[in-house]
Formats: sequence, C-alpha cells, structure tokens
Amino acid sequence: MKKKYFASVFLTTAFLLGSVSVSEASVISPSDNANITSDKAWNENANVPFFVKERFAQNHNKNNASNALDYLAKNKNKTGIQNVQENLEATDVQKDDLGMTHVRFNQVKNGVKVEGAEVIVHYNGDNEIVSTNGSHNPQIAKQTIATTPELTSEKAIEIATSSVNAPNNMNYDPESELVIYPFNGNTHLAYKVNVTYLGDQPANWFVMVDAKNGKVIDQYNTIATADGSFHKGVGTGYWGDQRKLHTTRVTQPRESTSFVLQDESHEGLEGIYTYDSDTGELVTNQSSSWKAENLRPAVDAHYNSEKVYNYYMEEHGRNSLDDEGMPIISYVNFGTDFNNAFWNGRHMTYGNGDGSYMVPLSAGLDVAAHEMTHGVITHSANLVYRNQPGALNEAFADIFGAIVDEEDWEIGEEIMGPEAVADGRVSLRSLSDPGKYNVDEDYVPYGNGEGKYPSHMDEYYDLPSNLDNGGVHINSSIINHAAYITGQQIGKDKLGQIYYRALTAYLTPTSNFSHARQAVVQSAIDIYGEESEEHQAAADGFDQVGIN
Ligand code: ASN
Ligand code: ZN
Repeated sequence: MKKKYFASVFLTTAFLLGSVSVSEASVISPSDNANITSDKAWNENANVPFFVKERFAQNHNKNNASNALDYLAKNKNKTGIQNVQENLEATDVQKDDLGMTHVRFNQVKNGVKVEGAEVIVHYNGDNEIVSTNGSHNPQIAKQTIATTPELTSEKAIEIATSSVNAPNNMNYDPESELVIYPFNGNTHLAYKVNVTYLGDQPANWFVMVDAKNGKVIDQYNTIATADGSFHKGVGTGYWGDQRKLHTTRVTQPRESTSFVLQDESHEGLEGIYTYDSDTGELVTNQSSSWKAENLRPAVDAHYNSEKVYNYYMEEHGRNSLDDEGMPIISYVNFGTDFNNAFWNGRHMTYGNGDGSYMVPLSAGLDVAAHEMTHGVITHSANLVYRNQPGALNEAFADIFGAIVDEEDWEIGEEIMGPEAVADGRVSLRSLSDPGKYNVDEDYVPYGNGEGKYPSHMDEYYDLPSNLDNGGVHINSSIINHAAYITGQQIGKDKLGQIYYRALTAYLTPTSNFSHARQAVVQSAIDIYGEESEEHQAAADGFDQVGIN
C-alpha cells in the first residue's frame, strides 16, 4: 500500500475549547483537548481527528463508505478510533461539484448513535483520501454500556413533554431517538426527544431523558423566548415594493376563483407555501393582485422565500433546505406584537412586530435568509444549538443572511420600527462593526465589561447555558466579523462558496470556533488552491478575530 503524506497533521492550539462549557453535548471535553498543539499531541491524545490531512492512494480506487472504513481501520493509531467496524456507522455519502466525496460516520455503541460524534472522511476527485475530521469519543468506545433501555420511548416522550410544559394540543407529534449522551462527565443511555410546538411561546425543544431511570439529563430550546429582549403575486411588500409572486389559482365548482400563496413553479421542489398563522390556511386572495395592506407580510415572506431558494440553488446547486426538494413553508402574522421570527425545525414563522420596535419581520430578506439557513444547517452540519457550536449555527445564519441580501453587512435593517430607529438601533446586528450595539444588560457581566457585541476573542462572553444558550446570538458576532473581513477582500460570492462548503462538507454537530477556522480555510484551499488569495483571506478573517 502506497501512502504518502502531503501535509503534516493539521491542528491548531485548542485554547478556545477551554471556554466551552462541558455541559454541552460536546464529545470533546476541554481538558482532553487543551493541550493538543501538534502532530504528536494528536497521536498521544488519540482523541479526536480534528483534521488529519494526508494523501492516501486507495488500493481499490473506490470512494465509498467501506473503503473509508478500511482506511480508518488502518489508521487507527493516527485517529485514535479503535475497532472501527464496531464503533462507526456510515450515515451519508455526499459528492460535491469539485468532484470530492465526503463520507460521514456516526460513532455508535452496539449500534446506538453517540450524540454529536461524527467523523468525515474526504476523497479528492481521484478517489484518494485527503483528509479526515470530526469528533469521536474514545472513552465511550472503551466503555461497556448497556444499550437496552428500561423505559419505553412513549414514556420518555411523556416525561419530556411535561418537563418543558408543552401544551396539550401540539401541532406535531414529538419524536424520540435512542442515543448515547455524554454529559457532565457521565455517559447516559438516553432518549433524545424533540418537542416542537407553536402557541404563545413557540418552542423547538431537545430533551435528553435517561433511558434507564427516566430522569431528564438536559434540555435546550432552539427558539429564544420572546420576552421583548430579542430586539428584534404582483404584490406590495411592507415597504411598498412591487413584488412578482408565484401563486396558484384555485377554482372550485360554484365558487369564485381565488388565489393562494403556493408556488409550484420550481422543478424538483415540492413547493413554496405561505400560511396565515391565525387561520392555519394558505394565504388567500380573490384576485391575482396582492395589494391589500394586510397581505403585505405574506407577500414579503413568499417573495423572500423564493429569493433564498434561488440563492441556494443558483449559487450552490442546493435544492431546498434539505437538498432534496423539501417544501419551503412559512407562517406569517404569528402571535400578537411578536418581535421575532424563527425556524422551528420544520418551517419558518414570522411575527409582525409591535410596530414601534419592529415591523413585520418577513420584510427583511436577510431575516428570511437567516431563518432558512437554520433549516439548511439542520440538514447539514446540524450544529448543536448551544455554546460555540450554537454560536456557529447563529453565525452561519447571519453570514448567509448578509450574503443573500447583497446590499450591506447588517442584519435586520429593514425590520426595525420607528422607535428603534430613533434610538439608533438601525439594525439587529452588524457584521462589519458588531460592537456598535450593546448586548442585553443581563449578559454584560459575562463579557469584558463594555457590554458591546464582541468582534474578537478578547471580547468573548463566557455565558452560562441558561442565558441565550451560552451566548449563541452574542459570540456569533466574532465569527460574523471574521466572515466580514474575508468578504471585504474577496467579495460575497466567493465568501458564500467557501462558507457553504465548510458548513456542508466539514462541520459536525459539536464543531467549535477553532474547527470552524479549519473547515473554512480547508474549503478555501479546496476551491481556490493553497496559497491563493482566497485562502489567505479566509485565514486572515480568523486571524484578525483571534481564532487560531
Ligand atoms: N430569530 C431567532 C433566530 O433565528 C429566533 C431564535 O431565537 N432562535 O435565531
Ligand atoms: Zn438564528
């Protein structure tokens, strides 16, 4: 077997990990990684294949899962993953337009998935393995863990729904999956229960219920509670723009013709649908001219959904949020004076704002792109919505928000109400100058005291997980700013190419800021070449915000 290194092991000092609280679903505990600084530490720690780069000519020249597994078996001393046949299960094989193939594995124990522990093996166009990254938990691999639950999944769902006080009539049935969940130094056999509902306090909960004793180990919600602190056809949009819409004509016998916001004009896409939250029905109009005042939020949501769909399709060849043409669904007119918009794991929901702080949130193309990117993330890296992985989730949503809405590097400049504007809050967040806005006062004690959104690791907020899930909307600004710096040098199109690749080919659920740097820089190299201007710009963005 011919094996040739073309680059040494690619690792960075993992100082950032020190600031990640272990209380997240991270399979990488900070102490394990704090001293990974070189190739040697990699081998000694035999822990996480953050990023091994090498060229490995495959015997059989096939870029499939079983050869990738073979490769991992032969390189177990380098990656630290023993007994790969038992410990890893292939979950996805993904080809990209550079001709590369990415084989994703999840760590398993007796066939049960270890939450968040994904390893990706990358092949170049010549079917050679060129790198491996992700995370894997060697302790769990060694441990004997009984994987037969003592609780039924129905019971776990019952415990989870009561733990989060879910309303009785939920729009969706909760879903549960048996997983191995490492948490606070213990390893649990757990049901990961996803509880999603709308109502006054919409939520998308993940509740980890111990499958042995029924105790709730951990829970987090990916939708911030709207406490007001999150300041935030041919139709006519909120700001009076004329918008071309794709709609559907409905003719029923003995009834007059009407039109609905249902767009089935895109081949391979199951459609774009805009619903009214009050009625639960598709937004309807008697004519093909959507000009009435009360239709404006729906017109904007429908129009912006299509724009974002087109962006992902045209720029990245991605067919909808899941890349398999899943329907794009928005609910408008949500709640009363609701100053937020969110992705609930299945669809987008937009409030109309209270009219003084915010106007209808669907008016912002960047807001729509932000929320839809959460959908893309759910179906790609699936970054855990807490601490650094959560801040990456937020940052990628903001970065694509700023890329799709080509005009500026602000998020939400079109949805701020008159009072906010009078107050100097002309957008929600800024990628170019995050620190021009103050964070919520509750968060101030956890930063450097200045109370601004951070744009450098020196200004990182060490927030507990009960405040903004560990600062997902706060520390995201550091990554936002890195992307801005890169974008200034190479433009938004190339920035989008690089970040999209990082998100879909390299990042995994527990990736942290330092992994994001590696993923982004590697993506720039894949697309534009080593030492290219784009490679430099990608690295420079992270250099300037203090992420190594
Ligand atoms: N608009 C917010 C967001 O997308 C909703 C939330 O709290 N998650 O991040
Ligand atoms: Zn978000």
